Amino acid sequence: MKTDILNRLKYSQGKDAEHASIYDWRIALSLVLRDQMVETWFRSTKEAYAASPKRVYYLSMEFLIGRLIEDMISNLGLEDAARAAIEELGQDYDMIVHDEPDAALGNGGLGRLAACFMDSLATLGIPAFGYGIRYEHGLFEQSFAQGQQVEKPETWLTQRHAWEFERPESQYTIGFGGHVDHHEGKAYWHPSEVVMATAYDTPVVGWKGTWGNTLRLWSAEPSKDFDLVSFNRGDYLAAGRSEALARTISRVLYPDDTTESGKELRLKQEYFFTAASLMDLMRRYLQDHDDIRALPDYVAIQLNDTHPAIAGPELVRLLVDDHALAMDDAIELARRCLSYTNHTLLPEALERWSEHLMGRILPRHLEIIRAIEHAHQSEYPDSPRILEHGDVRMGELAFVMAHKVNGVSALHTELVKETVFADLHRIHPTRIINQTNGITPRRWLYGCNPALRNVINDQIGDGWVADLDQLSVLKDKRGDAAFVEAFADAKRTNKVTLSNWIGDTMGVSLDPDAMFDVQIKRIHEYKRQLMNLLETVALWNDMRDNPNADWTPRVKIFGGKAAPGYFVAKDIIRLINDVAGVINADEVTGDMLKIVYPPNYNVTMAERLIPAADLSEQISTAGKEASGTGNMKFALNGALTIGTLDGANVEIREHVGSENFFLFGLTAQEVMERRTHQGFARAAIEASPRLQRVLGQIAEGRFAPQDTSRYHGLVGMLYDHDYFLVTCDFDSYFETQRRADIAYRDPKTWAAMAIANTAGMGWFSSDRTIQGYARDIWNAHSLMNPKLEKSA
Ligand code: F58
Repeated sequence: MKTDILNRLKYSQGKDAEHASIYDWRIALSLVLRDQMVETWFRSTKEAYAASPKRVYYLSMEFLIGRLIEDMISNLGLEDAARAAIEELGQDYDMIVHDEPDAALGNGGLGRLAACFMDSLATLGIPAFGYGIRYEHGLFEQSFAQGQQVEKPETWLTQRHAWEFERPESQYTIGFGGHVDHHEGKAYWHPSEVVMATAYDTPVVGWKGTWGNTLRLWSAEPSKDFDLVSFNRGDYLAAGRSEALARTISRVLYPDDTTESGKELRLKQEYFFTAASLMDLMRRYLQDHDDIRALPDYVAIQLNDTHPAIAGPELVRLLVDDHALAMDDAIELARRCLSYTNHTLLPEALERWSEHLMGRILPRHLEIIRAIEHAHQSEYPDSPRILEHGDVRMGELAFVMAHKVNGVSALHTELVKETVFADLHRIHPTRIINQTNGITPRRWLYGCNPALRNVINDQIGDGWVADLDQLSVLKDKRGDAAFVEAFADAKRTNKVTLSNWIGDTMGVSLDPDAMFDVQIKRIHEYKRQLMNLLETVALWNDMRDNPNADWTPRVKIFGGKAAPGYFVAKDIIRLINDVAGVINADEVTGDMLKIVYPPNYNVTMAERLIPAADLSEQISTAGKEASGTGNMKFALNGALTIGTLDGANVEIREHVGSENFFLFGLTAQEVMERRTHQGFARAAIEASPRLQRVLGQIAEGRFAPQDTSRYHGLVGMLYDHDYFLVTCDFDSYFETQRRADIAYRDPKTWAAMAIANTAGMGWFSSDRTIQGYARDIWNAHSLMNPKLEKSA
């Protein structure tokens, strides 16, 4: 490996060892690893071509992959070899690994799920492609100025991305706008604007390097060389205009976590990657098959939310306009290929495009959407409309064009049936099914938590990495004092490492024996970071009232970004930072209570924080969090959850045991019921002296003495329209936190509860989730090892 690295340094980076920077070493090491991956990848690709199986195409606007280097090293089983080689070359291995920028091509859970799924598809040996966009700028970089979020463009691609291969030969022309002619029953779309989609492939190799799939991301490029005539005339701006327009399409990831701004560019991005992906999979299909009607036997297309929902009309367009199928046959054939995952019930996040915009950007697609609507209405006259009030409703379109629609946790799926798609569910009662989310144990335990991984391996070997149910054996080891101690030591080691990092980067010193209480996720009102903060202030008040009592020391850790246009979320960030400033400087509470909010939360930061957490905050208003996947990562790493009966919390609690989970708060039913009570928030505040005191302090500027009215709006909102019921759940949350304090004071009991969490989390492997999709939705199979297809 040493020789390989030196060769790569020389021939790919043009450097010798004396002059190489950390960056050069990292690229050299990455290319050596990539070479090894290519072997698996070629073999898998050849085997797939030979077997001509059904392939899975996972279409997603987002793939939040983070860093790849450690993942690749561990999947290839090269940890020791890579470290030894780098150290023998006189370099610092950890520095090299940490030099890689995060590929932040996603906002949050939806994008990270897609990345976990890619890992599981490869580990299971299911032939699959991930299709998405190669954004030049991923999710913005967050910093804080006087406590307020500041956004800067993210620049991962300014450095070479070592893992990908550019595929200039895999280029497709994508049209927009123009008009449609109809001749003798045939439609001809004449776009007024075209861009090229160029493929960039990243091999995705699964555990032990046995199978490799492809993540194919599309980059937008101008269709022709820039305008030389204008250039020669001296009109340089005109010469670059079409080029700039084209490149804009893959320039930035939309940072919007909730609201869909009705932006033309967003629709263009969606169509751009969906159309390129469908043309690509059709080309692959037609290489081996003549009969277009057999497409559903070989192609399963999963739509990750509605962002690629234009795939329905696009596939119908290809079948009708290019392959001369009748419209109704094409719709039916397309439906047998397509399936759709819903990730949210929040009405503001359900995509709709105005018919006007759709007709202007995609005129042929609007005609086809009308035909789909017509066909569906003729069969089911009472069906809800796809086209409504001048809008195209993408959820309804995705539903109607899918043979299966899935929710992402048991509770969410039931709510999907009862709310957003209640009417469509009545018409198609078997279409909606559940596939509870999962996480890859490779990254979220094996990779991010070497201390715990080693303790587990010492007990049961490493079979659990590809078969997470094996962890259940650990449950019986809760009486084994040596194991309990080793488990607790691993947590303590991780807490020390995290404390050092926080000390170095933020200048706050932490007591590693305090309870580390962590809430990391996008900042959103329904996720209720505000309730966590109010509880922190209430605890601080109690501590100051009675400083000599026997308190359980706490470190409250927050992490997460707010969408740039989401002003309430940004106020919440500022308040957390303001409160942290006051509490961290308080000598009365000192080490008993600290708040830290490291900026720019991302996948790499999650990998640092999760292994060091004692308590996982999963406190969304019941009925609002579709599933959550952070909740799974914490529990797998031996944190206890304080949470509501929301999303996958419900199933986590069942698997780890209700006695090992701190449950509080209203249920989804109770939430809906409570909202109907006039003045419910005021009533809740009046009934809680503790909450009243905290709100009073915030309102009177206790945490912003220079600007005492800063949080009037936020506090006023809690009194008057507390839509997410922070006030109603506050007391029950506070009391449950105090129960957690008491439990934490008995380290052995706490460790046993933590072990029960790790041991109970086997079912939440994304391998199980993918086996569920393969069986219930795709009818796709592993080419690698039929034994792995045990029933999920
Ligand atoms: C998340 N959605 C859900 N959306 O909120 C979470 O409960 C679930 O676990 C996860 O999906 C995976 O199923 C989510 O992350 C987005 O980020 C969208 C990005 C594009 C705009 C709309 C929100």
